Amino acid sequence: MVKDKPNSTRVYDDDGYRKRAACVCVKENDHNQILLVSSSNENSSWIVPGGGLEPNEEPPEAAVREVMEEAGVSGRLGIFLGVFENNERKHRTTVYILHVTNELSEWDDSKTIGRRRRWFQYEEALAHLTAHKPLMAQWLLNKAKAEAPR
Ligand code: O81
Ligand code: MG
Repeated sequence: MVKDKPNSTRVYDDDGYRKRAACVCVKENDHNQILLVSSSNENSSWIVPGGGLEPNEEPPEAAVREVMEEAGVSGRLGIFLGVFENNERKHRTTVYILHVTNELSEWDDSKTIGRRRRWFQYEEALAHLTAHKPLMAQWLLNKAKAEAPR
């Protein structure tokens, strides 16, 4: 199922959940540093970049595109972290790690809505997300779990 939104088309799964994709962006040489972007609704809050799939788009492709649009960075797609549900807002987000190798000084959202990006130490990123987007904090916790020695 698809539904129009200004400048984009929303895509839904069989349960009526909007399909999203996102990347936990880490520094190529220091996985303890996490890149967050400012919220479009609340400029002082920090979020993980991501957004809705477009028709005929697969999650990995959407995740990389959203990160370029919202954060102006690209790199090497890493492991799949999971599909995370937001039952209140009725969306499901497929999340990957992105090893960032390239940072543009200007990007789509910086120019159109003044979106900012900033590198944080893991614990600080976790604290920001826990405060404003607790479900996104789970994505970071899954990264730590995925990297933990067995
Ligand atoms: O555009 C979030 C938006 C917002 C989300 C959703 C995000 O207007 P939308 O529904 O597309 O906005 O709303 P919910 O209700 O679907 O979760 O969350 P909220 O709670 O703040 O209204 O805003 P943000 O996380 O920035 O506070 O994110 P974005 O505007 O920063 O991208 O949109 P999206 O990421 O799902 O979709 P697109 O494709 O990025
Ligand atoms: Mg978004």
